[in-house]
Amino acid sequence: MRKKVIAGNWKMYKTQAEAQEFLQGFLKHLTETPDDREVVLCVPYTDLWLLSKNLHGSRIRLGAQNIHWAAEGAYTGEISGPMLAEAGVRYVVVGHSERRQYFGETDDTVNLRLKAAQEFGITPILCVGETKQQRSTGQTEPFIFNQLENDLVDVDQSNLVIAYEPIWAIGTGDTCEPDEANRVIGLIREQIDNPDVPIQYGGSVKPDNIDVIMAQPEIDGVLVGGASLTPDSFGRIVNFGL
Ligand code: G2H
Repeated sequence: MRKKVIAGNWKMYKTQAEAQEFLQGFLKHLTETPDDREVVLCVPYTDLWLLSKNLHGSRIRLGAQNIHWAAEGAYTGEISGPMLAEAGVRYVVVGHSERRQYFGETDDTVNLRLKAAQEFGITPILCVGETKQQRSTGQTEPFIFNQLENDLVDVDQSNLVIAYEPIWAIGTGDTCEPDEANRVIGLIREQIDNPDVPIQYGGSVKPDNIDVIMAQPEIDGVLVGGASLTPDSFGRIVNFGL
């Protein structure tokens, strides 16, 4: 059975004080969360050690939002696998559309980052998804299949999560219809070698749509931006269906 992975992506939000306040409100929600759900928080680098120390004994898995492919070196502004692993990071988001769009990430760099994460024992969450224009011109499937083919060269599919994030649904409030997300995720599963890879949906996931999203048979979890920033909304999301 595929693992259910519910991940928050805080993006560039939350100072340490704000992260601490979030934790105080969020931990109580986890007492109801079924054991078979992996709960992940992908936080800014400056919050990693604070959470690492405060999550001890909690079931939350710590995540980061990027990783460089070298173990160390003259790469100003980057962060390495050993640095993340030392802080207790278990998951890392790779190839998020905001990285591809604003910071020049390409399929080649995404591929290098995926392999680096695995080398240092961190599970990468690979993000793929099409733009509005690609969708309206019938390019959704070929575009995503091409991303998968290039991003996954020599990547170990036994230590991988994929997130389908249609770019037009990110932070816009426009959620992809759950049955359409289910359809695309089913196609993604046909393209990869390992049928056990958890595949998430991401893009304007909220407390009021989580139950219908998670009721879809192909959807194994969610990657949540805005709605992971408040304890009650993310608490409701991790406790979907209850
Ligand atoms: C997509 C998502 C989190 P949001 O970027 O990865 O963000 O839930 O705010 O659309």
